[in-house]
Amino acid sequence: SFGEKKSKVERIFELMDGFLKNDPTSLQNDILHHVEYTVARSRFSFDDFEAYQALAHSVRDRLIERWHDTQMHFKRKDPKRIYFLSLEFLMGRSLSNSVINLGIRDQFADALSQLGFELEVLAEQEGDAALGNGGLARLSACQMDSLATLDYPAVGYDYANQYGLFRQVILDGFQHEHLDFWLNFGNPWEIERVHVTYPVKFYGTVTDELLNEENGKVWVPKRTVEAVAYDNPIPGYGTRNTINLRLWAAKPSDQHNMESYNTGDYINAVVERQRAENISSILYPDDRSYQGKELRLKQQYFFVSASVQDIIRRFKDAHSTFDDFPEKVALHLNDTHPSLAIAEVMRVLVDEEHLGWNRAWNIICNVFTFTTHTVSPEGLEKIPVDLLGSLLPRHLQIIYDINFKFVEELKKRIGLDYNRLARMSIVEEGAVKSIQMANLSILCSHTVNGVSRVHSKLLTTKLFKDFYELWPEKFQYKTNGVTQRRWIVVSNPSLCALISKWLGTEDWIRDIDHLIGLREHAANGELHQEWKMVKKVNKIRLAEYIEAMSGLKVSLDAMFDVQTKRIHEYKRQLLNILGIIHRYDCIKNMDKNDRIKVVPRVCIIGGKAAPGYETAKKIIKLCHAVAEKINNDSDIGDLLKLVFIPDYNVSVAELVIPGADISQHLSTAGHEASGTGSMKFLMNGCLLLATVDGSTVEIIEEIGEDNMFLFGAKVHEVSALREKGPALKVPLQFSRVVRMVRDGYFGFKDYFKSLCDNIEGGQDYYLLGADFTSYLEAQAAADKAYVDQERWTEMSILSTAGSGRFSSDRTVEEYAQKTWGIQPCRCPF
Ligand code: CR6
Repeated sequence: SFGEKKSKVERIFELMDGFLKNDPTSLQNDILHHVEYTVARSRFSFDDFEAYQALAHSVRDRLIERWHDTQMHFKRKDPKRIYFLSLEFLMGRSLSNSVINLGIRDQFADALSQLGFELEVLAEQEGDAALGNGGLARLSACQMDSLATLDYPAVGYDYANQYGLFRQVILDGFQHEHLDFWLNFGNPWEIERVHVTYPVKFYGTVTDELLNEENGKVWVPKRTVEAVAYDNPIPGYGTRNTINLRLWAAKPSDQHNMESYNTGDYINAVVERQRAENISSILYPDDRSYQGKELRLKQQYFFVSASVQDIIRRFKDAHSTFDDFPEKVALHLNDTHPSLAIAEVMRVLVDEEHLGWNRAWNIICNVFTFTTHTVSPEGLEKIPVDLLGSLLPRHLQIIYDINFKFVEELKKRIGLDYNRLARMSIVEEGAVKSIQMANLSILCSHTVNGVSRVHSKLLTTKLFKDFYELWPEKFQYKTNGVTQRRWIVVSNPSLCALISKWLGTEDWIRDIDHLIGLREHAANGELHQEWKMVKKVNKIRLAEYIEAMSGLKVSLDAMFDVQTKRIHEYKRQLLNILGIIHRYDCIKNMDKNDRIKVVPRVCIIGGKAAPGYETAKKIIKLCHAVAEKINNDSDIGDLLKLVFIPDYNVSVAELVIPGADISQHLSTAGHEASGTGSMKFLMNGCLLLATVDGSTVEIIEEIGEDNMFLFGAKVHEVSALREKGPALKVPLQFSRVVRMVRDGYFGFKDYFKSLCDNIEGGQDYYLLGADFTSYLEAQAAADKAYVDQERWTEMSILSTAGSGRFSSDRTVEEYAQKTWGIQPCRCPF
């Protein structure tokens, strides 16, 4: 009885009665409770958005419960953890994914319908968390989902950028960038941890005190900002495990700029304080090139420093000697963006923990792992020495020291080959003396990964050949993957149900290998009927979206042909548009009898251009100009339509991908490290029209050439073609369509001139002209295949059936075993 003195735990159990309940009444109670007390609306009157907020909070409660249990379990078991450092995570929306992974989707849907709401409608109220640019960022999000699902003890770290990626608004066919105020209405998925904060320091000087290398040095920083943790629980599927994505927000620190206060410059001191928050306000919107910018460097160091402090604090809670560190900690550098972590860990171990250089270095070499997502030397990050030296003087010294010892060692191994030494040195002497972050990452990581087999080959034979020859054992590759939870279960519920029905199990959602079982039904007529039905449902959904957005009505009988990804010259959206112009031109010149044979197409293009990338912006405008012409040509009708889908992001992708019949992946061979969009389309039974580049090479192995439409020069042929320059023959059709653009057939003659100049007269670096004929042939083959709907459907089923290798579960499993050396740690409840 209550009168007796009970233990705190007993009392808590008595009060809380175990876990939150998921029966309809409990769920309804929870939702209404949150309407009334969290959202502060009357439970008798609330709209869809308020219902979404209350629902999100009810789901969040359940996430928190599991999150606590998981953290407690990890703490008790103390397994080796993987700390995934990434400057970008493209999480998208959380609601649908969370209820599915928690296994309470249907329960919530029922509970809501009794309250007069629909789960799908409420899910549309959520904004996207776009804390990243493109493939790399979405890959991090997929890998978090897989890490949670496979019970790995993982923590993701990043900074909490306030605006995320810009919102793309199209006006008169031109891209405009708007700030995405996604946090204006609050974010129920994050948990602010006011007590988890760390000071992050910048600028200042390194004193000459304690010059002894063993004891480290004293850095006297000038500025401090506070990093406050925002935790985002990431639930696994079919497990209680819920891991953490910890994002750091910059807040002014009390230690900040004390001088100004003391000198009485109160106003400036306050303004300065607010500047602190700028560090985590914005995301750099370019995914391929990095100029040395102070703010970006600050962002990198800010999240790295807070994360390293957090990791070391957690480690020290349970361990008394750093010798155990490599057994408990794997630190993953997702590209070079977080690679300052190397210098930061070194600094902490040497200067603050007084381990001495050699002991610290030994630890560094056993904890870091690195994945590069880059193909070309221009894409590699370089930080000007002046910039680094001013912002982080002690880190620059440490990097110099690392480099000095490395180069000395290198000389012993390779002799005085100065060219090679210069290439491998971390410090690049040049017009602007800089730090080559990739070299630092390779040197200090015990494993270096590429993201597909082709990419790995390029790394070891070209980009990092010198390093590979020195340490071949370091180099590995893990072909990227995407999560089937998000890309089938959440985004394509009809296909999900159909797959489970034909496989007789839902196990594929957790164990993708089951998917291959679809192959034996690939020719089954009954499945064909159902498969086509599912595609139709998704095409209707997409057609409705297109109409709502642009007013354009598209025919469901047409082949839906999609190319959605960031706009880049190497991804060759221009090739697609020129192909569309060619198709238009052909139809215009056909007589009635021939027109009957034309397979109608709806061409869909979508993607953002980096704000400073003029050529990419022109490609977007050209797409609109061509669309304007074609879509308003009544003579063409439904035979051809072209749509640009604005503001392509994760939630738009969830709608577009399931509705695609065919998707295009046109990168000039050797330029796409992997590509992950293709994998999402593949899972959704969409046929691929692609060059033999990036992970397509491995997709071919799984699906078979006969079930895809491949074209274009191969990786090994590209440089020979380029060398031909103006002598390279291009087909007449190519010259004809470029001429149409040049002559102003689509208007904006002067504006498009540079686009045309870029691809003619020996300037065609990305080989649009050289690949044009084989591109058109592949397109013709696709048209032909589409006419035979049974064969097409079979190819579609085989695409999904063969997509299992491209699940991020497989990728993460490989990383766990071959790179990080971690074991699953499953929460027992
Ligand atoms: N832009 C590659 O270009 C790859 C992803 C993820 C990219 C792309 O081919 O699939 O990474 N690279 O590995 C970078 O972001 C640097 C990308 O998304």
